[in-house]
Amino acid sequence: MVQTNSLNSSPPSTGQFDLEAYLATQRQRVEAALDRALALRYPETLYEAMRYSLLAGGKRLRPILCLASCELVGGSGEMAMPTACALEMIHTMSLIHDDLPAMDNDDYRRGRLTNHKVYGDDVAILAGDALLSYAFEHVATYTQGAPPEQVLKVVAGLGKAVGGEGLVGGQIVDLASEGKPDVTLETLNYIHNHKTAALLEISVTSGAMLAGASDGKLENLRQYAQRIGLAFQIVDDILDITSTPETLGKSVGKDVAAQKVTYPSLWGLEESRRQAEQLIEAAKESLAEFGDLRQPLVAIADYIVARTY
Ligand code: GRG
Repeated sequence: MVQTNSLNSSPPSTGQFDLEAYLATQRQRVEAALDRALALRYPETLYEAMRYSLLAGGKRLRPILCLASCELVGGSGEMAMPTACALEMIHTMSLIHDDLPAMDNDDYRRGRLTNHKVYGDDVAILAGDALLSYAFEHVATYTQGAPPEQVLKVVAGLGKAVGGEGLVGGQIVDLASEGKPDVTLETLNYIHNHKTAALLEISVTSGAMLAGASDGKLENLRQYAQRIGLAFQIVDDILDITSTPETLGKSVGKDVAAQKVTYPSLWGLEESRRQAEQLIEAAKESLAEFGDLRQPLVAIADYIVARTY
């Protein structure tokens, strides 16, 4: 499979803000930091497997959101970078585990063979486990310039986003819903608010927490993140129907093949697009009080609904 989901895809520019240049710069910063964060060492097989998936490209949306929200409330990118890297480690762990035969059983991810196809199920499980625990170690050890109580708030938020109130909770309801044609919109929203939106929420709020944002600002950012989170998943469901493996870097049509209930299966494609666009408009309204500095987050919201991979 050809890897096409790289830096040179062209998201739309929003007004005077050059989103394409912004994303390219932020992705380069994140790629370099991830590479530094996880050097190859003994036991090599484990670290090779961790680096194989962590450094396989991807949009780097979660770390970029974290850096943007930290800068939005007056913090620095340096202060947020260990958390940004940790978010990508957690996200990558979830992709490795999601692709396993016991879960979604996928052969391709980010334009290459999935982790377990290359290293075996045993190593893939352990590589995910090691990425997950290292994410927390990395934040606690390397965050500089933020008071310890703010770092602690981020660590607690990350834990919540991963566990039963986050990724794991969403995944288990998703697995239990497989093959059931009567899954309701309420259950579908539960699944994706936990599987997808929870990590996007802490991606946005963690950067602002590190910079000491007020409760009011954190609440606005939380609302923004929840709205882009659900829109992101609706677009994901749409792309599973309308895109190709070459563009997405992973298998397509799996939801239809597995007769999974998705937003398009409940609403149809056109209504799903409309709902995603409405959520993005509402997300941008949540940023009203931030002034001009909100531009990156506004542009990223537009990108989420316009994205092609
Ligand atoms: C083992 C603690 C533990 C948790 C794992 C497997 C699992 C529980 C949860 C599944 C979470 C999951 C894979 C949700 C899907 C989220 C999603 C839409 C991923 C695609 O994200 P993109 O498009 O991917 O940002 P890239 O490759 O661009 O980073």
